[in-house]
Amino acid sequence: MAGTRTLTIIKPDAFGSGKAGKIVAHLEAAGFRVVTSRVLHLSTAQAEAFYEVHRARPFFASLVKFMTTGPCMPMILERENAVLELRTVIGATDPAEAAPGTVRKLYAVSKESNAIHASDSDDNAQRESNFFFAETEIIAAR
Ligand code: FUP
Repeated sequence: MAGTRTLTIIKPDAFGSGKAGKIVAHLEAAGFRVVTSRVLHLSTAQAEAFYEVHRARPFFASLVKFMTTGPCMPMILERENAVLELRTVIGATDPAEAAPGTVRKLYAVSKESNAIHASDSDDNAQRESNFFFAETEIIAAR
């Protein structure tokens, strides 16, 4: 991935309330290109596997339940310094603490229903991209 790609998910709160279009437009205006995208309704097992790293955390069960409440929209995004730039664009985990103009400040409901996920490292961007997309989709041509 060499730092130019990252994985995002428009979460069930934002997707279900019709904010996906606005969020994609926001990301494109911030310089990201959508490499590939899909819409799916995660099963409990899939949500648990995606958030495996948080299994021991007190919010794990509630987070998994929230992520299975409706369809979500994972996407691979491309731009220079993709992981760090997207983390800046989405803002802090809790919308109450997110900077003005960030996706979470604009569209998130709460710390749990926080509209969007973004990979936090190049390694996790790779792992999370492989979780949702086949190699044939990841090698999308311009
Ligand atoms: P982030 O990287 O900003 O998405 O945040 P984390 O990796 O720390 O947490 C992953 C997800 O767990 C968050 F998007 C929302 C959820 N979470 C909670 O529901 N409660 C918490 O106290 C912390 C995180």
